[in-house]
Amino acid sequence: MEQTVVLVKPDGVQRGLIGEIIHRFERKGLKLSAMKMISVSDALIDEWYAHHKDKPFFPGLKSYMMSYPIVAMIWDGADCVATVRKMIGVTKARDAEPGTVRGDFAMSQQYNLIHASENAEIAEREKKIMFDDKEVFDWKKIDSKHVYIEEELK
Ligand code: FUP
Repeated sequence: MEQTVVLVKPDGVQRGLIGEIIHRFERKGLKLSAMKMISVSDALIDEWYAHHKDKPFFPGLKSYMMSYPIVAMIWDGADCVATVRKMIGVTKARDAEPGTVRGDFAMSQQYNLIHASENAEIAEREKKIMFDDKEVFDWKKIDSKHVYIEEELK
C-alpha cells in the first residue's frame, strides 16, 4: 500500500478541525500509520518548502507555519497520495470543490488548513523529513478485507 504525509496546519489546529480531518480519512477507509503534534523549526520549513523558497509568499508562509503547533500524520492505502490530494482540494481554498477539506472549511490561499504530499516521490521525502522510523507503525487493520478486494490488498 502507498503512504502519504498530511499536516493539519496551524489554522486547522486553531479552528478545531483536527478531529474532522482525521474522521474523513478514517471513514474513507485509509489507515493511520503515524501521528504527532509538533512545532516546526525554521530549518524544517526551509527543507519542506525548498521549492518555494524564492517565492514572494515564502516569508509569510514560513511565519504562519511556525506560529502554532501542527499535527503531522502518515496515512496508508491504495493510491493513497492521489486519493488524499483529491480529498483536500486545490491550494486556493475558496476555489476548492465542496466535499473537500479546503472546499468545506476554508477561504484563503495561505490559510488552507492542510497539507498533503503532491506525489509518491515527494511523500517518501516528506516521511523522512517529518518522522523517525520508530514513530511509524506497521499494523494490520482488521477491516481492510471489507475495504478492499483480495487483489487490491496485494
Ligand atoms: P499545496 O500543494 O496545495 O499545499 O500547495 P503548494 O505546494 O503550491 O503551496 C504550499 C503552500 O504555500 C500552500 F498551502 C499555501 C502557500 N501558498 C501561498 O501562501 N501563496 C501562494 O500563492 C501559493 C502557495
